[in-house]
Amino acid sequence: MSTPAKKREIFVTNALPYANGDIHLGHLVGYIQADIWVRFQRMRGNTVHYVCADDTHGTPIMLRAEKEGITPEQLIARAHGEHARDFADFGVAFDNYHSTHSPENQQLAGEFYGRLKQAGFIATRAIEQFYDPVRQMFLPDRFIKGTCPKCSSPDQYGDNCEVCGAAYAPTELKNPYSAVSGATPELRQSEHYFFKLSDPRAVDFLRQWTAGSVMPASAANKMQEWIGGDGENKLSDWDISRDAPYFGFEIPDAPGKYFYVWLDAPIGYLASFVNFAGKHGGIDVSRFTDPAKAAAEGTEMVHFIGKDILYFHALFWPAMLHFAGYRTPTQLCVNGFLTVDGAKMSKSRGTFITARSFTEQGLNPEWLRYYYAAKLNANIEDLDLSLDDFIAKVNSDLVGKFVNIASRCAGFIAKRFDGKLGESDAAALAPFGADAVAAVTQAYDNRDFSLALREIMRLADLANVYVNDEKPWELAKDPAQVERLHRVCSTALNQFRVLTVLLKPVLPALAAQVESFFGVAAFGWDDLSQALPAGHAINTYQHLMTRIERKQVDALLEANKESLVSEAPKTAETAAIETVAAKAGVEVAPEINIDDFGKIDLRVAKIVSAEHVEGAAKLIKLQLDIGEVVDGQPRVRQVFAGIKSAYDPATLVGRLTVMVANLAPRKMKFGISEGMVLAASDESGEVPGLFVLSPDSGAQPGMRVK
Ligand code: B3M
Ligand code: ZN
Repeated sequence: MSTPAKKREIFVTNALPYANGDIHLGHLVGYIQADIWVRFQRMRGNTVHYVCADDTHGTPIMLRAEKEGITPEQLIARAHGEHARDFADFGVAFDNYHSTHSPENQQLAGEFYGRLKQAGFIATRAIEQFYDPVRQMFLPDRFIKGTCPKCSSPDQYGDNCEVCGAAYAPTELKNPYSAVSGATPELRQSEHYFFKLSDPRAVDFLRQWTAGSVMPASAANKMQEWIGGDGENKLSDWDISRDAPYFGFEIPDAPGKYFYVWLDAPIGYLASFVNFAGKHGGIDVSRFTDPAKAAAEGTEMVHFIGKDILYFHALFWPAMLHFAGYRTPTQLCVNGFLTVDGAKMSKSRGTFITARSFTEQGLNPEWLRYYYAAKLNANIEDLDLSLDDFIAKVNSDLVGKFVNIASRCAGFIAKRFDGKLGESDAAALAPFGADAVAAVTQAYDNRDFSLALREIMRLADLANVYVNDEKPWELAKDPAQVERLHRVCSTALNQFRVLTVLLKPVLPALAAQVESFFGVAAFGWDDLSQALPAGHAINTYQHLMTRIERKQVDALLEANKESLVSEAPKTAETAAIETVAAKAGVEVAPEINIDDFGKIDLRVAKIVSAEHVEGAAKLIKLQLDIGEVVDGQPRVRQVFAGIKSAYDPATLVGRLTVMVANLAPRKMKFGISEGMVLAASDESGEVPGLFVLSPDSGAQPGMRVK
């Protein structure tokens, strides 16, 4: 049937998820898509090395760890375990799940940098950037907020306005503030390292490379637009360095400078592959990565990515690879975004559904794999998870049509024919032969899974028509029809078997159950060329799949609503900047004189540490520096502040506030409190929140407040 074509050897990757977030159903679109394709290629006898890793570097991960009071290493170790488990639950079977924070990646990143520098693609120049004087760090655009320069909406991010959609530089914001500390950022200069994408060699290379058929046509067109036509040069150099503090790899010859997370992230594909090869003998990575060898051997390198990261994979990454002496990708498979019931995933509606909640609520991951597959094709389209349609489709296709074939016929074979198959109807099997298989094969290969499943369901309909017409349950009542009964059930089970083989890339767990039902080795594409013969013994049929109930989906939404409440406390970022309108009707305390006031010693204090107090619902333990020195040693004050509901400790560290320095020490359940921090709150309770005071910038710890 199949021409003995040379077997393909493919290195396949999925985009690396960031280590500071849960895997959710939006992520899973791309992972399930790649996994199906990989399983299909393997079933055809092709060799695939399928790897992924956690993307572990960058400012958000560093700050997230700080907020949780753990090290970034601890944070990424935890995420690694959770992510690996989620992927396994959904049948996404990487050969290796590595980390970008690994020795292999550090070594490779250094090597890429060295080679690019050698080839003249690295430049340095000073740039001016916002700096948070309190937290003492340069701020990425996303950590700067302020008033939109176009429409004056408050609290917009540093790169674009969510209200009017305008894009701008953070320096254009009105009243900018740091989302980390609330401080007003200052412009500071710093030397940055750049990858010279504007070098004519890079522009020429990319113009050619993007013109090939490496990515969907619509993506290629967009890239061509970004690059510009002949004689044009629209590409700018790419800033690949970040200043300390930064969680990442220090640039080898530039102390205090770190590789920007996106520099080492795609290198992480190679690092994971190298790590995998190190654990399993017999894989020569260079056959997949060396340009000459790859060309000679015809090996492939295929990246599955989301449309939002096309720019990195279609411009920066191929240019890095090419000019560092590596082969470039053979294919970029680009998926769109997920919507749920036609809208963006939303935490308040509970449609921001985590992978974990899906399995914890007892939903079958293969339901989702099937639904996604039924909607996926090779175009860059958004995929809508319509919940009612999801329920209807899984119940009707998988339970109603597919599983039903076996459940209606298997029992007769067991009870009446000693568990052995008989002859099959050649005519009834004919539509399940080479032509249908070829159509499904091609659809899978082209990543048109939706077409593949339509074709498979057409065959399932034929099988159901066959069973409905032959009515084995009636044949079973007539002793004269025993032979016919045997033939009909054997035929239907052979039809079912073909359907299972064809569905196996999508439903690997279900297919494994069917393999043991038939008592056969793992199905491969070769199994499609021959039916199971008369005399083949099968095992007892066990129910294969249950129906989805709407109430399960409702419970899932509910579970994801709940997790919002517990996971998103009000942060200092928002609390610190909220301004409370002065209200009429405030009742002021009885009058005091200046001497009364003078008794209170208020001092500017620097929060040197802040931590949760175990067992305390409201308190944060602060260490405050007000410039005191005792016996030649700096002394810090311990203060328990009832501000836990409004602040994450990590965001308080480093900022200045005001404390009552001469308040009598107070013994509390958790220790002694040596003072009090000033914070505002609305006594009527109408405006929620607590607002710790801070002095204007320039104030120093210990200054008296009068
Ligand atoms: N960590 C995730 C994203 O932007 C990002 C992908 C890296 S792939 C090398 O979707
Ligand atoms: Zn705006």
